[in-house]
Amino acid sequence: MSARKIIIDTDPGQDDAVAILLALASPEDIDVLGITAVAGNVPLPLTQKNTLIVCELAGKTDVKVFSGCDRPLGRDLVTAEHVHGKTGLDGPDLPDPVMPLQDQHAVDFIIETLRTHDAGTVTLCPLGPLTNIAMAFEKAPDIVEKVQEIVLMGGAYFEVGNITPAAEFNIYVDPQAAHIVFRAGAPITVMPLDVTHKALVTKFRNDAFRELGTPVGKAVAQMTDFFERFDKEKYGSAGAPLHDPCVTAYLINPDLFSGRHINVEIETQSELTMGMTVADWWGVTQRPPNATFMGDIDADGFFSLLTERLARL
Ligand SMILES: [Ca+2]
Repeated sequence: MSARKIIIDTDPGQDDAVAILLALASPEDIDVLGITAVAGNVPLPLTQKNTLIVCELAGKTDVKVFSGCDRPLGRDLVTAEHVHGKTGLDGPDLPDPVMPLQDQHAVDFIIETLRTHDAGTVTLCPLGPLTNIAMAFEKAPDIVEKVQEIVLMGGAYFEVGNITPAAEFNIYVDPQAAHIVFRAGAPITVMPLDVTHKALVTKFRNDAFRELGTPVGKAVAQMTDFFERFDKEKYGSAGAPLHDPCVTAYLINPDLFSGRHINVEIETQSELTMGMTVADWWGVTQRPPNATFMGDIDADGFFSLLTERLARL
């Protein structure tokens, strides 16, 4: 089987960084056509810079990186420095990037890439708010049917919310965009908090990154250490949930995950529950399924895969 062609849409974020590193370490499975930055965890100037930093850390300075939307479709930007630190990538001390951003806007790159590839051969991997993807679908509705699959991190059912009591961060930041994407008709696979809160960076797993003895292993250990502080205080959990790498791990080994093909709608009206993923896990409505909503992960298998692949960079 040839490597799967993907566009990563991202707001790094330490966990975004690990997701990108995993993809770039796995060329036999994943062909990264480009990486598009979006405002989310931190404002756009930082997410685009962090994307370049991560590509350089991986030694992949030929990756095309594009800058996208700097704010959600219909709301003010909400960021998460309280989780990710002031830079979005706090933890390791990494050099400022020298590789350039591409001139083309991220949304135009997404549109052009889907138009110039055969239908069903390009997968979109959103790791942040869905603004860039929704903008592309609004601007060029013809590309929706060309998407092979959208594999995204976002939402929750059993775990409910992490930025509000009802909503997960990525969906909450731009619920209008999420509504557009979930209604578009392209096949969607969702990695919600229900999965990612089981992908915990325990001390043993963090040590395994550090013991790789490489700049990448050390940086990932430092990033997940930083990230972990917040989650330990907040949730009392054994370690930080490694949200976004679940997306790129799924592309390499989908058998690590299990879930249900169900209907998922996005709350866009109520301030109280804004951005909630209303997931019909129990099949209590007649609404047609529009997403494969994951519920479980083989966490040991996931961390083995991750550590083994990061060792290559
Ligand atoms: Ca992210």
